[in-house]
Amino acid sequence: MQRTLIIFKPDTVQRRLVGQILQRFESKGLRIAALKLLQVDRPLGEKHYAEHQGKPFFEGLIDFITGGPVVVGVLEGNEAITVVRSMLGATNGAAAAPGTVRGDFSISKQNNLIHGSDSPESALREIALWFRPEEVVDYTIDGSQWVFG
Ligand code: YYY
Ligand code: MG
Repeated sequence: MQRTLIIFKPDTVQRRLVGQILQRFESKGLRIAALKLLQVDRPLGEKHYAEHQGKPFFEGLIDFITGGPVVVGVLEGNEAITVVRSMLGATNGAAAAPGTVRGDFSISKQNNLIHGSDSPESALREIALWFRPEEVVDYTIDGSQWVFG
């Protein structure tokens, strides 16, 4: 089992798409290990996107991610990191394949709805950045053997 961090960015909350997109992840078989809504401040946004500091889109990205509340969560399942990334689709919504979250709901490079960790190292770093250890909950869902095999 692997854990990954997801962020329903401010565009998802404002467009009231949180439930619809979360349902895709649950239907796929991913388990919610943590979930909360919060207003992001600039220091947290800058830490989360530290790898992009100095790039031309960085300031706009921080304006965007702090522009309204986000819903942040941890999802768990077989190969959760790759599974979520492939469900999100390409970064630019205008180029993302139909059937993916960004392909179905976004037509923008910046306003692309959901963040997903891109590697095991990023997932560990991001989960620790957004959640206290006790906020990530261990439990089993009855019947998981029918999902995971
Ligand atoms: O991991 P992913 O979200 O698919 O893309 P990144 O290359 O890590 O960029 C993070 C974030 O920055 C992206 O989701 C939108 C925004 N962004 C942008 O506004 N303009 C770009 N040219 C590249 C990325
Ligand atoms: Mg990224």
